[in-house]
Amino acid sequence: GQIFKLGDYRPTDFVVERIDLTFELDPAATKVVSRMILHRREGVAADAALVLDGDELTLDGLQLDGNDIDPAGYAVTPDSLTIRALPESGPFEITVSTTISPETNTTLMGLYRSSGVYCTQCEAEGFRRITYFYDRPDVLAVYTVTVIARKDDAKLLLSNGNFLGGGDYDEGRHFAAWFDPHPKPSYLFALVGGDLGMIEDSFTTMSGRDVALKIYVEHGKEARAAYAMDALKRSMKWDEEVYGREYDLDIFQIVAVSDFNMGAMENKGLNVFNDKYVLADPETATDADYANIEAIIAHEYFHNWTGNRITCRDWFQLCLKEGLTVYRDHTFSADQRSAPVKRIAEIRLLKAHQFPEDAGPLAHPVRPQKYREINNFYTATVYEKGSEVVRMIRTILGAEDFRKGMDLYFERHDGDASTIEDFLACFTDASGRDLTQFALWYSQAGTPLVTVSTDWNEAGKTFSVTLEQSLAPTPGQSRKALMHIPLAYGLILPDGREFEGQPHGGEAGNGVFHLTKRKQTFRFAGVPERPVLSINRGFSAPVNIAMEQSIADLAHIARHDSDGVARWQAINDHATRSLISAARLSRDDRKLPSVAELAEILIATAADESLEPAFRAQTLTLPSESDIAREIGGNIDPDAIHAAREAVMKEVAHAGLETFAALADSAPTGPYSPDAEDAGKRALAATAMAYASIAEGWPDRLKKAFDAADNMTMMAQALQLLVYQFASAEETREALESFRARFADNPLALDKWHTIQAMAPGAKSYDRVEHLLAGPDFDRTNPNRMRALVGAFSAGNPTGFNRADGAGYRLLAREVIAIDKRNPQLAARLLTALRSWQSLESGRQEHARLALVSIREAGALSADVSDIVDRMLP
Ligand code: B3K
Ligand code: ZN
Repeated sequence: GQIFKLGDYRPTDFVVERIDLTFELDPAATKVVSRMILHRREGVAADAALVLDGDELTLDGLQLDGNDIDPAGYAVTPDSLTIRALPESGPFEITVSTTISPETNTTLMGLYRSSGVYCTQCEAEGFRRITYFYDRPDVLAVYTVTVIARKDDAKLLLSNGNFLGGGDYDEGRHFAAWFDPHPKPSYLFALVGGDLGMIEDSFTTMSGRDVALKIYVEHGKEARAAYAMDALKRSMKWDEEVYGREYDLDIFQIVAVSDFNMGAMENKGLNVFNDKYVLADPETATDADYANIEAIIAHEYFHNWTGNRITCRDWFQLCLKEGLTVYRDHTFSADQRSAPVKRIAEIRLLKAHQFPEDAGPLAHPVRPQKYREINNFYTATVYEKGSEVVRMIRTILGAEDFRKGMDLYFERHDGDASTIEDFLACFTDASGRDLTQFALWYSQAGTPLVTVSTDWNEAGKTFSVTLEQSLAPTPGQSRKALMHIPLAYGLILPDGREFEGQPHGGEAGNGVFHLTKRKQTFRFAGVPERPVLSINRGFSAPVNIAMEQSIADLAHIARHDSDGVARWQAINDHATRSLISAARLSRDDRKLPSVAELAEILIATAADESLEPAFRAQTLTLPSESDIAREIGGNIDPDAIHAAREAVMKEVAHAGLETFAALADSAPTGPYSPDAEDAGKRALAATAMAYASIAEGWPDRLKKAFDAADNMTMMAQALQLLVYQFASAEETREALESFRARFADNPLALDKWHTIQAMAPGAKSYDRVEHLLAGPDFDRTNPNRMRALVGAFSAGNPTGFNRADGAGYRLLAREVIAIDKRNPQLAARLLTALRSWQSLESGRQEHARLALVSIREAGALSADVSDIVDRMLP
């Protein structure tokens, strides 16, 4: 396939001034008429042709200024329409008529149907599946959209912008017209048609304008959209307060659909959401679901300024909108909830998803330099590491200059299709700080390693910290330049106070070392006693740290650090170390040493009422099996890691049984509230329940908790523990059956039932997944269903998926090949579960390689899947 390169950017030859679209909706043959006003860009040769993108379109007619174009004057290929002999100067009108088939569109890109609702997804390159157009983000036009449909086929007709008017059209049909005054790229176009229920509210902006807010869901599910509406209003307010950004249309609409390839889409004024991120009530949604809804509603809303008003020049700049908007939604959630707990969750996710991506064959820079299929670059690196890079800019500049830089960005680039260079220039201009070296974070892939050593000179009362950076080669980048790494730090004295003096030897200030050379030593003088170094506080830089730090020093940080995230990090590092050595011993079939010291810290944290419950829950949650595998790095045996983690949990559980048993019953009673405080209490109770049930070794208590649960958070936790710990108990069978029967009509709740079983540890879960896949009601065509079962199994069940005989890999290969024929994006995404296959021990590695080869040899692969396979196989 064709390779696109960042350096090849060139503006279009023609400028699109405006576009009027008319749709006549029909499931099998929707007619689309596009009238575009264009002009030739200054300086472009008079014989240059207009080359528009298209994909699976039937061309019905083509006119220039109202006259049919002679067939000799244009050419059609499967992916383009080329029109020659166009006016040399002045505006002209091109009318393109096409027919498309929403009901047979299984890719979920372009215009398709989901449970009888017409909806669109155009990012990144879906608009070309609707009509011929310059389907690229730097072509901004003003859109007017008229939708005509049979009333019994689509009662409700929506598009971007403000409502112009509508009414009866001809027999049995009606129409609606929408006008979006803000020039936008085609990827932000949206259309929805169908019969949906709605909840309504309003928001008064800071300048006093009233905005109508509407959320559309399937009839009967209206009450489950209330939390999303609440999150939307809080997001609108927050963006005004924190960034001075106001909403800019008379109406903001959200539509929930059940077939969607990702979380949601920020179309101007008309967001389309995966219903999983809109619908919630206590009976069917967990606290984590509520938190995700809040974050994604906010994320899509924040795109209105970071993405829509200022968009990307080309898809290489994707992180310009995504990294920045993730950063904005992270800080929003931190403000709405507990900031340290939110940060801990972010670090966990970053390390679980982005670090492995950056360490394997799919590694790419935050701003990629080339791609074959852009859909494969909506990654943890572009999103999560992209957000970390913005966060580092704030750390380097400080809050005030960061805000000045953002203000300048909004002022200077409103209405533009911009680049990372434009973005960085705003921070340089606002602060006077040179960000040239820092900019490498956008172009160099891989997670830097910072090796830290300290030296205490008792006689001289000096303490020095030596930092050394390195960055391993990644695909296509064998040599790396030195990065600017901002590392927040603290020196904690024996009495717990912090040493305040400033170091010499390099740039440091506001508690941050700026590591800019390969190796730097920062010297502190006049330090009264040997301090303990707390480094990369708050995870100020997305790097790996290598440091020999004693357990006593880690415990000192855990006890005294002023930063909650650093306290958690110290305990987590301690636990990781114990787990890694346990995994090594378990692999050699040797007896595991006691982890009494770790157990003591964990139990003390669990019982410490001065700490917030959500923080205690995070601390009690040991590094996952994948975390341990990542820290070990290579020659991975997932079974040994599992056995080690089980053994460590068991020892902690026995040592703290009394504490855990009491906490397991401490979930708040009374009416359910999804707020952070109650959710934190439930998280602590749920984590304690895991330990208590291990120590008690008896499922009846879990079954009681399952039966008594009046919310999904506690119910799902009890069910999960039954399935994980007591797979063959009668109680487990009963609980699974009762859950299935109770939620038989609720696909989103049943997704949890599938996920819990798919993630049950051990080789047997493979058979369970095959059984569930073959179930009479299992809908393989729905992305949420596939992710809940095949996705959860392959990305979230290390022992099951990595079964030593390779059956898990073969299952994934088979499903990927099958789904690729309908929905390439979903297939490619599921396949990335194999991205770390080269870090497995040799037997599993060979099975995984053969599975990848079998996909490559299946033939007729989509560009999406073949791009992933080719990058994963050396
Ligand atoms: N911008 C969309 C993602 C589109 C993915 C296209 N394959 C959602 C978001 O990040 O807000
Ligand atoms: Zn986004």
